[in-house]
Amino acid sequence: MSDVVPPEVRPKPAVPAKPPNVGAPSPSSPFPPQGLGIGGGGVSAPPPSAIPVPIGSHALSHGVGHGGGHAGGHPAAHSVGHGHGGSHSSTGGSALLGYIGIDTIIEQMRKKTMKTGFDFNIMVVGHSGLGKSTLVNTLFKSQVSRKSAGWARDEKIPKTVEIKTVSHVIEEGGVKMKLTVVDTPGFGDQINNDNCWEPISKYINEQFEKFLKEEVNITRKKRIPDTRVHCCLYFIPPTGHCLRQLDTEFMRRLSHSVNIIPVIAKADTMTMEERLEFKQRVKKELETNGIEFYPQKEFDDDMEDKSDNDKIREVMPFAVVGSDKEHQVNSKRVLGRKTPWGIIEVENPNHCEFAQLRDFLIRSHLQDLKEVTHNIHYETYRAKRLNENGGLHPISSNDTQESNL
Ligand SMILES: Nc1nc2c(ncn2[C@@H]2O[C@H](COP(=O)(O)OP(=O)(O)OP(=O)(O)O)[C@@H](O)[C@H]2O)c(=O)[nH]1
Ligand SMILES: [Mg+2]
Repeated sequence: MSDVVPPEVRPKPAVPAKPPNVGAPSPSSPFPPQGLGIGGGGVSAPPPSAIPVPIGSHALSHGVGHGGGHAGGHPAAHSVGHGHGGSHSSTGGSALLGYIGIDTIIEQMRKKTMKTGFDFNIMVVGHSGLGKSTLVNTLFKSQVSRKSAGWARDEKIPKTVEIKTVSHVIEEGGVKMKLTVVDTPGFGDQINNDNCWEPISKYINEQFEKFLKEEVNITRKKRIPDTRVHCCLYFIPPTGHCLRQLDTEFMRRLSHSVNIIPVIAKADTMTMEERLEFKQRVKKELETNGIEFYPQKEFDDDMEDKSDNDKIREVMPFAVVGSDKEHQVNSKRVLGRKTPWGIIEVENPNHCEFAQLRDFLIRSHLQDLKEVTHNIHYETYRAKRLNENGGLHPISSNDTQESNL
């Protein structure tokens, strides 16, 4: 009952290797219990006449058995018996058998996600003074939550000296999301900047380690708290020239353990032409240096995915402007930077690409960022750890609780 991986971190649905009515239940099966629709788990039941007859007696017994006891519950654990509908309908069975209820899966998943909610964790990284902390505030004060991110109005944002997390639970349409932004101290100020990526790399790996310890624990939590970094906004200084060696080195190293999303910081310091030219230059240099940024070409699922992601890759790196100050523009309060020449509105797509970045992170790619983190970056970490350790020993529950604090 307790070992179901939450839906948002489960590996991408795979076609079952063998017919679903043979063998043991697969913990990673994407198929929720068909019985929910019949057994009264809150999803509308098909008309009685539609219940399949020969197989239906089997399907019904599962349906009744699981529907009550596991309402809203454990899609993965019950995939065996419920696979009948799928395997038979593929041979034209659905026409023969009538309504099976596969189309209720989406509704079941929606209900489940609404109940459990989910975590999404973003990290900001880059040279000191590039506006990372300001952008964290901008994100929370913008349409994401319209909440203050911690500093009093008009108070100057202090220099960040240690890794700090800011979280808000945001609720929309009944769905809860805990958005956490990890603010990191800027680097590049020291005379010797060797290995300055280490604290950040360490933080990312520590979150993987926490998750891994929870996973290998004998008595696992029903839902493993996910503090893993799902994406890292890497702030590129708006120099207009080449990338600095420290930036390429930093991104190259981090790109193996986290989804890197490069952004051009303080884009208001460049003209539109300069921005465009700089974007092209940055992209070329990332390619020359073999730095993979998100969305990585090799993980495009299909042609449609590729075409959508190509459009995103074309506009990347997003040129952003941050501000947590509100101003009056045409009788509306907007977040912006006031200059003698006018107000730069951070959420206005004609002024900068902050809104595009926000929509990309939250509206279109949130789930994919989580899946790539789980299936690629975490998996790499996990395999390496298990190999070097000859298999992790189960951790006692006391240790685990400590590791999740
Ligand atoms: N022109 C411009 N200035 C900005 C922008 N974002 C932030 N700033 C200013 O840049 C200065 C540094 O901002 P922070 O947000 O503290 O920068 P940081 O990257 O967190 O700095 P560290 O914590 O030292 O790494 C502040 O004076 C901000 O007002 C921006 O988009 N454009
Ligand atoms: Mg800061």
